[in-house]
Amino acid sequence: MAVLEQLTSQQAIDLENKYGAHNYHPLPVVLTKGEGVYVWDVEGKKYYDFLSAYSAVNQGHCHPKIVGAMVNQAQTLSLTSRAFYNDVLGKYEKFACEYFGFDKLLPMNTGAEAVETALKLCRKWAYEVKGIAENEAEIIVCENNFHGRTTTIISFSNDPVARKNFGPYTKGFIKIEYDNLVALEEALKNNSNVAGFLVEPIQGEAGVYVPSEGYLAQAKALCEKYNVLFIADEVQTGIARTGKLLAVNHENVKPDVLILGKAISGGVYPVSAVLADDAIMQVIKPGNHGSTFGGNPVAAAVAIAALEVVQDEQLAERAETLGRLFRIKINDYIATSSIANLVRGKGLLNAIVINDSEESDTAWNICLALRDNGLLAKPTHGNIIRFAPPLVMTEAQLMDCVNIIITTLKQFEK
Ligand code: IF1
Repeated sequence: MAVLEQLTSQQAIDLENKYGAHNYHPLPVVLTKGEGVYVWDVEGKKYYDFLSAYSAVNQGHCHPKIVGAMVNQAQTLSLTSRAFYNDVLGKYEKFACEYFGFDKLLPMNTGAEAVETALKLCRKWAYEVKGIAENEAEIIVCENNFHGRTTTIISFSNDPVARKNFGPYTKGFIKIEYDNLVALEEALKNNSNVAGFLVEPIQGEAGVYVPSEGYLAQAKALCEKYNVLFIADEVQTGIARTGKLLAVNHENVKPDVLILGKAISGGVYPVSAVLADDAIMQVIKPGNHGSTFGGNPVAAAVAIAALEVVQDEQLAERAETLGRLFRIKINDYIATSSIANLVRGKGLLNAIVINDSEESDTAWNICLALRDNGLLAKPTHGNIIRFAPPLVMTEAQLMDCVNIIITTLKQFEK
């Protein structure tokens, strides 16, 4: 077979199975094209995308303004490394700093790299500003977190599948219950070695777990009280997904360190960033940190365009309105359903909890049926289905999708 010959779905799946490492278990659908809220498989079937590449494609697939910025910059200058300056990075840094309200930005590529960057920044700040003794700094994290897959990050995961047999693990992390302020204060008081608190404003992988109202604001206040950095991982919740530019904006919290990824590029290119004010970011000196691709001109041009689209198309407002509608419609259905237990979320980051055990394959089978009915979503934790469409969706499209979801759930009513 010629390398570029059009494959059938089965051929594409077989190739990945034979030549790709088996580090995923994808839903069996092979996509070849995307536009806005839609994707198409190799047989030409059209679907609504209700995953948005885990909230990377908030601006919709192949947004012409973002793709245009990428193509244009790729044809002009793609990579210099940071050994030299380029004429796009500074513009992007200024634009993003003003956009999010911080003094400085450190550019990286993937979400996990940005989390690593934030952890390094936090530790260095702890030694050089807070005055913690060398190698004694500790960072508080939450149970059931998901922050990526590097060795350090999985060191404080409690998902055995992500963690087991990848040790020895990085030390210096304290794990507490999520959404528990008493546990946070317990961990903070009488321990002057605490440097930071790393938290997801909504726990995505844990099953779209929204903390109690006031949790983030009070956690931030506790961090201030104990001179500890509040580090928000907004890789998944950021950039309009939850109905505000950032999920912390729901509680008017400004993190000390902000971690962004995914949708900062609209999903066309790996771009991530860490933002902080000078008092923190100044601890990073030449040679302390970096990456070949971080801050490259294509990434910078793409990120400017992707952030402009969020504003131009009022994606936060749209996520807020459509999210409310989604939960109202699904809740109406749940009132009479024995297969769906509840819907939860914020903006267009939502999950439906299926009435079956975590070990059951009911949610997986529902996702297969959704696929057959023209909508793509993925289960998390066996009995939870995440629903996170691109934010460029119209109300009419959302209602069409609500219909598909309800019709599909009806096929599974006991
Ligand atoms: C995979 C989950 C989502 C993230 C937060 C950092 C990162 C992520 C809050 C790392 C990444 C992704 C990675 C993806 C699956 C996905 C995921 F189900 F695993 F939890 F989105 F919900 N912080 N999340 O959610 O960013 O290095 O991947 O760019 O397959 O691992 P990354």
